[in-house]
Amino acid sequence: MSSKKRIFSGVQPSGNLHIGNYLGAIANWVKLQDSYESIFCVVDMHAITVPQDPEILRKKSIEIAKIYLAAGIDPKKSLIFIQSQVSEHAELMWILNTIAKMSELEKMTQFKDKSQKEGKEGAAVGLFDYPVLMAADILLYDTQVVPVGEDQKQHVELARDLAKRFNNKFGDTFIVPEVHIKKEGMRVMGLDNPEKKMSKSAESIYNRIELLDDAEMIRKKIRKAVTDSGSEIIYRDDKPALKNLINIYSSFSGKTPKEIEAMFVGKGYGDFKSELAEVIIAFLESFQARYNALSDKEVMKILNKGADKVRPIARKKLDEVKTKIGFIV
Ligand code: AQP
Repeated sequence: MSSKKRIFSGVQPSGNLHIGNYLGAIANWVKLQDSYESIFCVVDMHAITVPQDPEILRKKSIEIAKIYLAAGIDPKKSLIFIQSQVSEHAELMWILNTIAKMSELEKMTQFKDKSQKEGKEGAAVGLFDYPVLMAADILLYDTQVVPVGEDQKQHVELARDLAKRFNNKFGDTFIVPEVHIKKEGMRVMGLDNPEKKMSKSAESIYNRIELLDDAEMIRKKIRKAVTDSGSEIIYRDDKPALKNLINIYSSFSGKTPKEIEAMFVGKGYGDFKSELAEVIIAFLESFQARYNALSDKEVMKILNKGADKVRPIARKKLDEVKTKIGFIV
């Protein structure tokens, strides 16, 4: 291992990526890749914990990798690969399943949210087990730091607990990873409901600004975004919808919430929303130009190379784990 600490993270190809995924996770990875040995994964095995159309899933997996690259992940500095192409993830998950507890998984808010539709009894076992697969992803690479959005903190905590439990039982094997959440990388909330995070799987497209939305769509979505009572542009906890919009403005413009409040003194929601839309459009236009310049073929080449590089790291760790638990390797 190099002297740099290692980071690992990923996004599911489960829908259209949005500015929450970018601000909460990918933008942070771009910064961190200079100071960490970085591995970024397209977590398609996580995506199938809810139903996926096979053709769309294949397309989306390449799309996510293109988004990583367009956002600034540099394949010369970071490894990018598709999770299902490295089967060690599934093997380690099985072993970790034997030390994870039902009670731990039952506490996971993501499972509670995502199983709401069909109810706990109808939810797939894979959806319940999602955090154990995520722990396997992280622990397989001796990951020291896991940069994720705030919503994933609970899952990284489980990875830490499983690493410690395994080490206690079988001797030092896993590094106990730290979670890294960008300070200003708040949870981006839904435009249609500031009580819930912006999400790929939210039913309404007015919940999120997608990274590949065009300018007109962005203007429309921001116009329709819910706001709080009153008309002043103020950044306060009791105005969660406005606070969320100001946070988004702040992230894309580099201005602080205080500066934004000052810019809009005497102006109303209409002025604020039109400027917010233009700030997002300015950022996404250059991002989309980089995205459109990438071909599927060159992206697949980067992904295959990434898988070839990570496989030996994963294999070595898995063999160590198998030996420790009494398997014949
Ligand atoms: N709203 C958000 N604000 C900040 N960060 C977010 N992330 C997701 N939503 C927000 C971060 O994006 C990374 C990738 O997420 P994921 O695809 O692994 O799954 P997720 O967290 O479940 O994201 P979504 O968009 O809500 O997808 P669906 O609807 O498919 O489940 C993670 O680091 C996450 O923290």
